[in-house]
Amino acid sequence: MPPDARLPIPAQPYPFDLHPSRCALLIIDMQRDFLEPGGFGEALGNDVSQLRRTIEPNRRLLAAWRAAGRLAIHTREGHRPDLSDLPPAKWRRARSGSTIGDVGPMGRILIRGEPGHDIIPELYPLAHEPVIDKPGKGAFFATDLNALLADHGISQLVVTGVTTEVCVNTTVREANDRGYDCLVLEDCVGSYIPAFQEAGVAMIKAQGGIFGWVGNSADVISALETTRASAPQALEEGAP
Ligand code: C5J
Repeated sequence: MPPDARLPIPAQPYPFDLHPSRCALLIIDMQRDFLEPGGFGEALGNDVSQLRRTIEPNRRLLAAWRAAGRLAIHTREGHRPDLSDLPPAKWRRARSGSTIGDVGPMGRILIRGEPGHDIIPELYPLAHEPVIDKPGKGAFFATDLNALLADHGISQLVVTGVTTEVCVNTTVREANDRGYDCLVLEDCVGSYIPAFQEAGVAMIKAQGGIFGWVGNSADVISALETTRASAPQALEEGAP
């Protein structure tokens, strides 16, 4: 693929020009506690199927992204075991029976190193893929994501993950303010609450794309496939 290749992707409010050499895939918080039956999300009464429908499109997208030899970055929301990076305000407002740091069905809730904090096996990062551990909702707050993207010459992000109205929207807004162009893939982002899914996606593309573009994974995958002939060899998928 020539370094200046451009792939036009159907999107709203208008097509997105994807530049593979300066675009990263950013997969937000596809963590066991949010997505798996028996995890913290379900224990709070949420319908995890609303998030689980994003697993298969994300899996296909990640496989195509890796096969094209492009940079994929994963994030996880969570805190240090001693909770020193958990603002009291976040702790107080997270209370609903159990809260961050309490023992939940998959270990201490949203604590780094606990089983529920880790990424689901279907999307497990490869050894060389950066994993950003973030204490906030946005992936730029209190992390080295911006420096990492600058190091790789990245100016565009394809954004997927959960949840649409919380960590995905917060990250896209942070990215927008830092000058990144974001393409959010509607079938690869999910909310427990259907009305929030709809509103969360609508807000991104409103007013001429006030925070970015909205597209779908099939279009990105087929565009990447046109570049496969000259791409580096596909990498093996990782496993936890
Ligand atoms: C939430 C997230 N919803 N990853 N986290 O608390 O969106």
